[in-house]
Amino acid sequence: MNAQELIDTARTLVAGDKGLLAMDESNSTCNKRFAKLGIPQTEEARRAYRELIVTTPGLGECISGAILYDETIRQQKKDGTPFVKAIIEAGIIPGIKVDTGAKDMAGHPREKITEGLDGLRDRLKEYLEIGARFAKWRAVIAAGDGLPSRGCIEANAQALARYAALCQESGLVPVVEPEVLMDGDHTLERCREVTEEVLRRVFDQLYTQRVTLEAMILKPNMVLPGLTCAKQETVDEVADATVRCLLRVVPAAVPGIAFLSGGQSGELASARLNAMHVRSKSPNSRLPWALAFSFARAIQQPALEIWRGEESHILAAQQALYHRASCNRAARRGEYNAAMERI
Ligand code: 5MM
Repeated sequence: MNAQELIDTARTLVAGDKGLLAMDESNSTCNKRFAKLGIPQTEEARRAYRELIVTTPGLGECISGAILYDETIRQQKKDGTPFVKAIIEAGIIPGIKVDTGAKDMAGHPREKITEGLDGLRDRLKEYLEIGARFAKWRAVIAAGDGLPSRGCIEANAQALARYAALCQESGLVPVVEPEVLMDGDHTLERCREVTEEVLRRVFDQLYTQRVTLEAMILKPNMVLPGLTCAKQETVDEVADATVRCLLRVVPAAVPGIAFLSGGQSGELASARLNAMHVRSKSPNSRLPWALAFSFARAIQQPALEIWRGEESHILAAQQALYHRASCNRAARRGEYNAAMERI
């Protein structure tokens, strides 16, 4: 694949008012979410749930790309149709999570380093053959209580950049996801400070590793107060802090930024994304990149809670999934409002 094809794919992923659906929970994460709802933690239950998602009527109206997990990209619908084929037929670009998880970092208590670089070139080749056109790697950074350390930021930034370079060499668009976690009582200002520092280091490494910025997507956290921080800023304050932070550090060559939801409720994630777009319509706005979404929980959670492993709940769960996806589509146009939640 040539560079122009990669650039075109990256632009398509963030074009118009669509966004990405992260459905790349590893088996352990998926099983934990199933266990909470009493759903069997089996390969068949995970397959059935992913079939529910990819066959949701109209999903391609709101979703440009779906991020899959290794198990899912090899699975089929009950009728034998490969998920990848079903996704493409729905007008959605298939993607794949390629990191092998965030592991305890040696010498850095309470911090994680994301692994998966060994053998990555061969795995990317196989995923491309299966049909993936983009990939995703997530680094996890804890904020507050003396964290993060310089060592953790630098090691994760370098791994993200080496992954991104390998993706582009292999013909896949890298989605670069450095996540500053919401866990803790840190303030919004602390999250902004850490997010800015992390993104600076990530773009420094992307430059060092010769990654083509035009052919990648950034998947960052929004700038938010910690979950247990006493002061929780308003939707507009979060939107302003997030956009201000990104303007300082994300080069204009990057075609798009697709936020993770990170544990926000679906409604709040939509409202905050919407507020960024309402502001971007003002005459003084100067956003150089598309602002999209790449949510997992903020799109899937209500559907999962309705489904609970019951075949008779599939239609209602699909309606809930479509609803959240369309709320985020509306947010990308700056047209989301709370009344949409009462429909
Ligand atoms: C932060 O997690 C990513 C986005 O999900 P949310 O919108 O729910 O925050 C998500 O793509 C994540 O990377 C995958 O679900 C894989 O997670 P695990 O922990 O299973 O590797």
